[in-house]
Amino acid sequence: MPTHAVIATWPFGETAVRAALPLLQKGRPALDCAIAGAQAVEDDPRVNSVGYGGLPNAIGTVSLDACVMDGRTLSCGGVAAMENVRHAAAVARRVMERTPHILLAGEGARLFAVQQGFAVENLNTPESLTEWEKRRPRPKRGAEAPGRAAPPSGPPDSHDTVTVLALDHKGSLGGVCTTSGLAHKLPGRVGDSPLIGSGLYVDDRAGAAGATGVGEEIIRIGGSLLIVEAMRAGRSPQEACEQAVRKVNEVAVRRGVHAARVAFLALDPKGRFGAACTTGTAFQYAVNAGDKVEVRRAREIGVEGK
Ligand code: SD4
Repeated sequence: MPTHAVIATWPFGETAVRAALPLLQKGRPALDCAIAGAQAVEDDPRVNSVGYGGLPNAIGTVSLDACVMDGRTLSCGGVAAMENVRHAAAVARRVMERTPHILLAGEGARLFAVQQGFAVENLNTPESLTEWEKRRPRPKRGAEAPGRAAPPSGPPDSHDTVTVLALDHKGSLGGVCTTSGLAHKLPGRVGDSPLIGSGLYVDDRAGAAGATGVGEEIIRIGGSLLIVEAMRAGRSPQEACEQAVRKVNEVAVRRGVHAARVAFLALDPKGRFGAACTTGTAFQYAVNAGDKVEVRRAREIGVEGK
């Protein structure tokens, strides 16, 4: 049985796993290690969907969503639609530790971060603005009104949220989910990533799960809590992730739409992990194999009968 494990979304999750692993090896608690891993990605301007250099919303502002959860006590905290502070996961942790609340949003989240000593800065980079301009949706004749349109999901090669799940040598789990969310989202839009139970859920007595992809579809099924409860009921992390993707597919059929790009990751207290995604998501994740770090491809689950 592994003494510790860390798993993170997308190939850039490798940065997170490499930052978290030495800390886990030193015996640090899972949540500390997961946050350190997520922060390494938040700081990387090459990753244009998390923290500094994240892709802006429809009006060119970077607006961050994040949450953290400690599997020992179910303590958790989050920030939603927060501007100008790059370390959204660390702010989420302060919400958990220093307020009686779980989620702070918008200006309130930013003010709290400033009070807590976080630096205020412009999170746009010249590269993120150029990319934002290139991908900006152009109005089409006869298109649906903007308020009714499907959420923007970006091209299949755009990488998104970093979700990091860690297991420490004491058998405790910790998790983080942090993102700038979907590019070109409406100002004020909040995705799954800061919502406990949707973008992340962690319970030492069952397992940890996290999500990436079109947040609206993850929220609709309560994705991460669904996976953790499936593990509690005896499913393996892989089975539990596949079950959640099947639910996303079923709901898409009921709604008469194509299943959106959605992917899930899970880790259990024994160090077993799993990952699955909807067809066309091409989801990859990074995971430690002992002291090495591997990037693997998740299983794609299509709509039944197709
Ligand atoms: C959101 N789930 O804001 C995030 C974005 C993401 O792949 O992960 N996209 O909906």
